[in-house]
Amino acid sequence: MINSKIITIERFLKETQPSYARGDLTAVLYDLAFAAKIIAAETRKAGLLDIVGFAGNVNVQGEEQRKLDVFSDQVIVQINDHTGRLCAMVSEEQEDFIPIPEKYAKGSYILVYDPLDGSTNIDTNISIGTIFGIYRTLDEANPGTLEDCLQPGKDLVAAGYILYGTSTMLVYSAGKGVHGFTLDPEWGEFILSHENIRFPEKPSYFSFNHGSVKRWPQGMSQYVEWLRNLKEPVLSQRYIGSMVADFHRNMIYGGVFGYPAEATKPDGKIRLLYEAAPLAFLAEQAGGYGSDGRQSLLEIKPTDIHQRVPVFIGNRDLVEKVEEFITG
Ligand code: AHM
Ligand code: MG
Repeated sequence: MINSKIITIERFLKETQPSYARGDLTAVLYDLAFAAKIIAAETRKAGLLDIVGFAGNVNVQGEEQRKLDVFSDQVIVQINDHTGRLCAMVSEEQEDFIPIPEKYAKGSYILVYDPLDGSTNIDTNISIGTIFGIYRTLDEANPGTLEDCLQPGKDLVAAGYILYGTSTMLVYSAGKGVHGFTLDPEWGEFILSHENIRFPEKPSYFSFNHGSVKRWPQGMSQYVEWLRNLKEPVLSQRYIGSMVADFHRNMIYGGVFGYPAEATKPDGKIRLLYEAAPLAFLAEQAGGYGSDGRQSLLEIKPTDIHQRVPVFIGNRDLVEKVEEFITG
């Protein structure tokens, strides 16, 4: 007998999505859940199959693409290009935005994503993630333009991530709280496990790459010193190097993740459109906040689909504090 309290992602979406979004937006989220299952199945085999290592291409960021990056990117494109729900996609792994092929109908939504974030961690069996954001076209008469893809995070209609960790989780928000689903590997279905996630009031962690301390901008070292000296609560330092995993842990236990600007990376490392903005949207939905150190990440309108931005994200008071130190 199936426990009636078991709520699948499909049922949850159907019952909780506002009526205007019960068609295509809900279906896009469900399509992403399907992509997540395929990517999760492949990442689980990473140590067994000959899929670990470089694919031999260099992506638009100048980084070598790992095979699983390419695989995950292709899965997401293939599941979403023909459904008639999207009018364009943007991927970290592709230089230009991805139009919907002529032979398929276009829909109203734009999907932006990083297919496999934290991919330097793949070869060492450490958690990685997929990040996504969904926008609505600016012009129903001419959907799928570059302008459609360059919207600020405050106009996101939904965002989320899939975390390939000790279990696979899909966490999303469509503007009514943040909800998490865990993939039951035997049933092959995402089951509601974390309804209405909120940052706890008392944080536990701060997460920065302290190897970069010498290259940090003014105010950063003082801010970290301030975090270290907090007495109530005392914070621990944790940094995985997979933003999805760092963000997820900090949202569950409370904390702040940051990737500041550096002398050699004046805009930091994280990409605004498909990494920072979706997580900032989730943070706000969970009672937290995301900033570039000066202003809300959700207010920044990208001028380039692959633009980078400094990121501070987590409990609101901790992120507002970094703004004081940086603008100081
Ligand atoms: P990627 O998109 O190439 O995987 O890079 C993004 C990742 C983030 O997940 C993580 O927070 C950061 O890069 C780690 O970078 P570093 O090793 O410089 O600390
Ligand atoms: Mg990435």
